[in-house]
Amino acid sequence: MKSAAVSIIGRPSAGKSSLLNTICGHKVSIISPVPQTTRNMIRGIWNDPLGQLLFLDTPGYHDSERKFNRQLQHVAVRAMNDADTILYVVDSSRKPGREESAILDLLSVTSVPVVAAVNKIDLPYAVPDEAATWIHARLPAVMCIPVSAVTREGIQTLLDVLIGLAPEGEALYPEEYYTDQPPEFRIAEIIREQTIIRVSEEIPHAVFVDIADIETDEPNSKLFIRAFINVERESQKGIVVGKGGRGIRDIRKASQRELRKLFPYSIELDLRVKVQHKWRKRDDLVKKLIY
Ligand SMILES: Nc1nc2c(ncn2[C@@H]2O[C@H](COP(=O)(O)OP(=O)(O)OP(=O)(O)O)[C@@H](O)[C@H]2O)c(=O)[nH]1
Ligand SMILES: [Mg+2]
Repeated sequence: MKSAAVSIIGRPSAGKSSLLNTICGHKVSIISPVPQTTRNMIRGIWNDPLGQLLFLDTPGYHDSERKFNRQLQHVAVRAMNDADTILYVVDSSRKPGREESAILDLLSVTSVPVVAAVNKIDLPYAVPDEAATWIHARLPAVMCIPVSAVTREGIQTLLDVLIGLAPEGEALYPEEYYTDQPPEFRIAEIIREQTIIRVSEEIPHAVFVDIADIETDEPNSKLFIRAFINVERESQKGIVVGKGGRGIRDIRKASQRELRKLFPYSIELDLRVKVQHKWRKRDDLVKKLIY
């Protein structure tokens, strides 16, 4: 039996969470086109007759001095140090920039084995060979595996390599598990996902969701959820609520639909918007929300 913790590292929007969901076969980690979607260390579990891999999804690594970004970086670095293997995810449809070289700096000094997933090869303008060339310029020994989190191309090869590198050990979780996140966290994340894909500019980064109350009505299999979408300014609140409440109504309906796929309940969501003035500058909230 093999068992390993695999930390998924890469710049914002490289497709780390998409890859994790494809591997686990469920929505474990939320996804959006907005960079810095993931804010926490999210565990997803892959079970196979050969063993178990525990994947740690992380916030996109982004060099910045701001309190909020520094906390995100800290989560990624912690996951790297906890890993048996690092899965470095690269977007092969974009040129490597300053962000990529900051990650390569980190990877070139770690003693943890690194495997690179060269992602998004389904895109017509992807250049996986070029990506492998610049990875090898800094990390000559790293194996580069071309994959697509969307079409699943290359995913089995990647898993074969990762399980091959895993040490002998006992499974950490029962084999029916695919994540260990508490339901309350998953609900808040789905609402955040459905909010950030419907707003633009700075708003996605200013959103956090808190769950005020969850109740079940067992015989009817109904889940009543009361939640708040928090933003930083009154003007952002107006945008989330939308004209005649249309924005918040769409978010509520879409969240209910997504939650229905994850939980064996019909969902009734009571959703409101609240302003938490400049919460990203508040130590207590940043530490509570990003870990
Ligand atoms: N075409 C294509 N798009 C992809 C692929 N993987 C991810 N994407 C898209 O890339 C965007 C970012 O995906 P995420 O999985 O949220 O990326 P991430 O690396 O987790 O991003 P952060 O959490 O912000 O660091 C989304 O719009 C995805 O649909 C892929 O293999 N092919
Ligand atoms: Mg992510």
